[in-house]
Amino acid sequence: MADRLAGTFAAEVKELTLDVNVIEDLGRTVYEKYLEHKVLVFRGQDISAKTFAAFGTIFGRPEEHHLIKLRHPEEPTLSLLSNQNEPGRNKEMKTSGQGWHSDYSYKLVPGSATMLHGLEIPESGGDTLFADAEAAFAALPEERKAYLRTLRVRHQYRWSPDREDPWARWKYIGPEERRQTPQISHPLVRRHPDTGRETLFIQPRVIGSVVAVEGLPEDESTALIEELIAHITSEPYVYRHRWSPLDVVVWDNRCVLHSATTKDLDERHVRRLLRLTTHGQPVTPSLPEVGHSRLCPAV
Ligand SMILES: O=C(O)CCC(=O)C(=O)O
Ligand SMILES: [Fe+2]
Repeated sequence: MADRLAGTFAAEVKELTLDVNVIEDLGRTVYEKYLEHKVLVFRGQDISAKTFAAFGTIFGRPEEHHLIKLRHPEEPTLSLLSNQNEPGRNKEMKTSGQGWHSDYSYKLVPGSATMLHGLEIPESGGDTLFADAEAAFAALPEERKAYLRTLRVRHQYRWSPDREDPWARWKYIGPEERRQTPQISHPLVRRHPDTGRETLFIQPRVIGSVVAVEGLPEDESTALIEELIAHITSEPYVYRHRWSPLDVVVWDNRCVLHSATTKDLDERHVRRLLRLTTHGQPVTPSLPEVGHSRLCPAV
């Protein structure tokens, strides 16, 4: 039923049209395949926005996007990703998702599943990259794993170490949205709530929403973040999805990083996708004594 697409993860599910019956009858099976492969690809899905929204319920409770401007007019749990000048949007929104990240890692309860449905896809460019953070952790020496399990990492939506434009990500959110995104501390090594497997929960400081590893001098924290990201995003753990129109791709943010490659995509090459995310669970640390996710004092 599912063909492996990369070395450690990602699979294509063949001969399945995501209609209402399949969603009802095979939802559990699809969810199990998703836990096994972490990224699932379904090609040629000529389905309505409503059916895509229904598909999302297989993976949890759909979450409305906090950026209201991104929301779909009829299906509030869907948003539209586009590299075009859509009415009422800022130009930063055209390249959102650029750089390695796990969705909503800057929230107290980060994201669970994210899925995209390709509506308009350019001839070339605009691929999405995925990295298996779970397999990358599993491959580390035992001693290194033991040390990493003791650490915590601070995340924040506004974080940007770009001195030229340190508030880049805040420019297009409103005062209420800003109040809702304080600094959050998560364990660096988390346990998957369904499979119990351990994974690294980290992303880059540049573009990504990581501020620092707690308790380390800044240079050591930066070096550790860079080392871990280089490892997770190295060739053995990466899958590159080349989009075709009507592809549906779903991934598990609890163990996978992803990155859009839309930054250099020329606007004449239209890229539009529908998106849905589901509510996550509080982050469970690998070692209970490291503690769960918490809110940091205001900075
Ligand atoms: O546009 C893409 O390829 C991915 C965007 C992204 O990061 C997301 O939808 O969470
Ligand atoms: Fe994302």
